[in-house]
Amino acid sequence: MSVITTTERGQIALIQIDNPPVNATSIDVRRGLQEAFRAAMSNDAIRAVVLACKGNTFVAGADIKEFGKPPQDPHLSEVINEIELSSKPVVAAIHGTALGGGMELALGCHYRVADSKARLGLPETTLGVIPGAGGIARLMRLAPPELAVDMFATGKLITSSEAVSAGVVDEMVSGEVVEAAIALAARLLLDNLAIRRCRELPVRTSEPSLFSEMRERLKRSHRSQVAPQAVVDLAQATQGEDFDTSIAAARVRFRELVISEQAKGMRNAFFAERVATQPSELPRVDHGVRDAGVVGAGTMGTGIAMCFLNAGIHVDLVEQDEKVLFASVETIRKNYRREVEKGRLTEPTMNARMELLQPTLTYDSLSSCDLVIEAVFEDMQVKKDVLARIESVVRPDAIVATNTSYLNIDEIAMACQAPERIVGMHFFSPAHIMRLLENVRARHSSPQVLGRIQSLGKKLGKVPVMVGVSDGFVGNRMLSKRARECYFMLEEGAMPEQVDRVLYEFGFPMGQFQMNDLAGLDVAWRNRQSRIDRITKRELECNILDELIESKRFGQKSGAGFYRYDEQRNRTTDPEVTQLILRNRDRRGLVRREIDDQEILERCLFAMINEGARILEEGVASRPEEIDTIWINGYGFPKYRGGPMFYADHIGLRIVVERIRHYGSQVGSVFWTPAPLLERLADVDGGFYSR
Ligand code: 3H9
Repeated sequence: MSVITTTERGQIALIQIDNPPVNATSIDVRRGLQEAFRAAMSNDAIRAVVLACKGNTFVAGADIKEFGKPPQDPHLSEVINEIELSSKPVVAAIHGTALGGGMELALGCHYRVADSKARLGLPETTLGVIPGAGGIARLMRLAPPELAVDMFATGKLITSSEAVSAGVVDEMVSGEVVEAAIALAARLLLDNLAIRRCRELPVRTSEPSLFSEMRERLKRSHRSQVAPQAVVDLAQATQGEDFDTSIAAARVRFRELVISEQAKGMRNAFFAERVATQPSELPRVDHGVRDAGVVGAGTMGTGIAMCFLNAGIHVDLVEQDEKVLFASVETIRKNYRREVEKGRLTEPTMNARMELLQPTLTYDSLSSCDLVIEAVFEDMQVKKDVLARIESVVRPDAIVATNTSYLNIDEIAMACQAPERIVGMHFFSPAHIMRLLENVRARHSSPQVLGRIQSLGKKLGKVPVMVGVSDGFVGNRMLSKRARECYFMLEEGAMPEQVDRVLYEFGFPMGQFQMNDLAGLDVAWRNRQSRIDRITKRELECNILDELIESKRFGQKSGAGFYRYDEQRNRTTDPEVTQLILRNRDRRGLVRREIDDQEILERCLFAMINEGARILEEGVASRPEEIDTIWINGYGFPKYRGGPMFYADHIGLRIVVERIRHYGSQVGSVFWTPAPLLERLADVDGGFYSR
């Protein structure tokens, strides 16, 4: 079936793209569009054209699957140029999203009509590239430069009404956008209105500071990323260039960037997220959760309750302690109030959300819930007791979830009446902000229930990844191996500042010790205590954390942890910690050595990758995409490096194995033995993604 169809509506040709799922401009679309427009131009009975899309959306961009492959003619840029230069008026009818190449296509049309729910944007930089089909040159002529530069650089989308205000869209309608575009085309003919081509407009000038300020902003918000800076350079250059020069420059830059390592990493992150959040083995079902119960109104329970409220789901928040319950409701109210003050939420929306919240001291109201999640104290017996109480009141078809971050959910489930409905939903703190959600399948969880919690995760606006039962699941399990190496390196000669700097320079938002300080050293310490009878002698002796806790250094919240913090939580190096580490080494007779940055980076990353390989082999994660999605969305792994497993493939698994063996000879094979899967893949020059 053809991806392009033309229907004659009197003197107007309606050209429609039908290339599911998102009408990307793959080669068939580009060729088909060129042919259809040429046919319309040479048909004397046709006097105007409407360009629209079938399906859920207007064109959502170039076909990302074609990126990095040999280019095929015609280039999208040429197709758009031809459309813009056509002698008959062309109106774009936009619904859904007009993104990237899709927005560029719309900008090449002479007029634009958009559905009121449509959104437009140039998110190319989120894929490590820049708008390569004329978007920069055209938008810099059509829209206020401040908006245009913001859209190019950050990938921010705008609504139809914002697009109308900015002069990017000519007309906004509610529904029937194709008919509205046809009506506009008819009016253009009737009134003999002129064709408007972006290329014929002068570039809109701006303060030169617009570009320098954006570059500075991007250094913080998009640290180390090439594409956002490149797009600002190109946007600024349009102000001194003619249209064709700008178009050619963008094409050249796009070609350079699309094969860059950053773009490959970004593309992997994009596709990995789609694979990871919709695992093919699970049924695609509706979550069916209209009423949720949350048991435990501490920090996690409060955040989880907010996730449901934000998604418009009624919440019964159960807590045994009245004061805690009251404080939780106040926290939720305060959080929303702050959002209202910042203009991110309207007062009526806040009120509507608060009305969905039902705080209670008893379990009775849980009887109407479709799903109940417990977020009580992290203790096996406490969890078992709470789940038993929940099961005694909920409907037989209700899902029962635990928010445990470490405990064995199989063991919890075995103590329950109906293990098939028991699952884990591991939210990350602060739960209402963090995007990652590790959904956990226990041994007896039913596929239907698992499908429902995946769908629920999406409804909550999360990135839900399904993982198996394991100590720390996927994310924390890998993190614990990295953390262990970081602590070992403190003993061997590194200082927290050096370790953190190396991780930061790699692209993490913060280093291991800064992260520990943020989460609370008492949390890390309690976690250590809970495992103390299972850890090795070396780990037991590595007691810097114990000494920090003894000195009442609990991290940011106490003003001191690995670093010192002022009232605004600004961080400085603390000589007391340096001394504490040096004394610890002396007392234990450890010999200090210089540890270079490369060793720090390798030990951090390879410890994670090796554990990732074990996780894959055990089936705790089914695919490398799941691990990478977890690390990008929950632990700040730089997206432009594609995730730890993708990064390992990039380095080459033979090298990873060789370095792991090297650290085995240095630190001990107990900690550093290549995972069997890693070894097997390295032996055949394979990769995690090409297993
Ligand atoms: C660009 O345009 C460069 C230009 O300047 C031209 C230069 C020459 N290509 O996200 P979903 C697939 S750069 C190919 O789950 P949603 C996706 O993999 C591009 N495939 O749905 C998935 O497949 P599957 C600029 C694509 O409703 C399916 O569509 N554009 C593309 O949650 C559904 O996707 C962008 O950056 C694509 N461009 O969200 C937009 N897009 O079912 C990227 C999607 O097999 N796309 N797929 O897993 C998006 O942001 C979201 O997909 C969108 C829909 C908002 C459109």
